Amino acid sequence: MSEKYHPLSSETVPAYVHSRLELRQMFEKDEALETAEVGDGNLNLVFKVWSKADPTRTVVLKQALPYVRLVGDSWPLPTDRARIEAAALAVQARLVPPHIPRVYFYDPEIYLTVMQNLNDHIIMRKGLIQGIKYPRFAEHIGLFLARTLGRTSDLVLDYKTKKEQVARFINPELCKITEDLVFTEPYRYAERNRYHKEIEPQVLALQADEALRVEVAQMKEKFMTHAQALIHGDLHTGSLMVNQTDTYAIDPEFAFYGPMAFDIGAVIGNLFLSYASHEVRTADPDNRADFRRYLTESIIQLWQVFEREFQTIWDEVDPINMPKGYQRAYMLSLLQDSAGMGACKMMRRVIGLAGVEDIRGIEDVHERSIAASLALNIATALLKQRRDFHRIQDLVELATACRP
Ligand code: SR1
Ligand code: MG
Repeated sequence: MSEKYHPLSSETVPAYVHSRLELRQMFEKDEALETAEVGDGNLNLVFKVWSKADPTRTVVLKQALPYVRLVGDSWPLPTDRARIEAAALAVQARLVPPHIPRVYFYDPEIYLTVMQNLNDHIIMRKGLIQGIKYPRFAEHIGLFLARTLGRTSDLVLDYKTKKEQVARFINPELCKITEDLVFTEPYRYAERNRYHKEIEPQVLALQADEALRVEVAQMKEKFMTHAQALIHGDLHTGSLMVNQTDTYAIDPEFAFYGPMAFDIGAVIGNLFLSYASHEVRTADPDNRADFRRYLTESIIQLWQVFEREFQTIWDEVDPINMPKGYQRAYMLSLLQDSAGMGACKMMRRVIGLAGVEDIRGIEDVHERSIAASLALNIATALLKQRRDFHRIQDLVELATACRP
């Protein structure tokens, strides 16, 4: 770690901001600044800074801590993830500029990125919990997925650049977190698992299900070995900031060269977690059905936009090397693996260490168990029956049939 590293605090942020020439156009020399630490993720410090005289002049500072914030300094974590995140944001911003926050600079001495404050947007998970629909999200994320995945893969990059990029984005410790928390611990006894007693019989049955564990192992192997594209690596609805017109993908500190399906599945799996949570969060049956329709239509639309955009990439690549039959097989395995990866992402959020507010934020234990149980049922079906999916509608139909 750099010798200059020191974590910032709300007290030290203003002096740091004033010391940076890159921010001279934003803030006047020594003007009064307000700061708040707003990090509610599992890993980092996040500060909002704004001019006291004009709050519209504002930035966000994100700084890596040398340990997992959720757990404390007993779990050290390399700060290099901040470099990976800044580099991934730069790649993504070239490919889908409207959907990536503007980065002002990255400070490698203290592992800190200064970026656009998305003040007019909220974390999508929080909006979904409130039952808010985001009509542009599916189109935007379908585009984001197609361009960031397709255009960082061997389909587009030349052989040498691709390998250089794989090396640049080697991210072993963050991958290990995913290997453990997404693909290992939920499916066996682990001290870090955190589920309520009420769903224990279902969790124990799932952990004893050899066929399911075989499927999970296949997903884990793909995650560990398939250096297909520069993936975001943590594309849950807490990594999306939205409003009625815009969608931003943030926080790619888990980025590395991995399987495309991991990102696609993360989005789909998190929409199904929301779907399961509204089993109890939305009491009125008509409102519930309406919101669920929004979620499932979003899943269908995002895949269709992804497919359409991906086709523009197929159309660019050498048709002799990429015959139509190969393209079809490639897209089919992406669809089926996205179902499998998404399922693992769902199960880890119900059983494992890091849960999601959609489910774990349901106060009544019995209601929480109903939502958690439905999420596990959907995930099990998606994982075990993914080879039956030939269209995105097949996946949605199976998941929605899991309702009690
Ligand atoms: C210990 S980190 C737990 C989780 O937080 C991140 O958002 C990733 O999803 C990771 O698995
Ligand atoms: Mg994050």
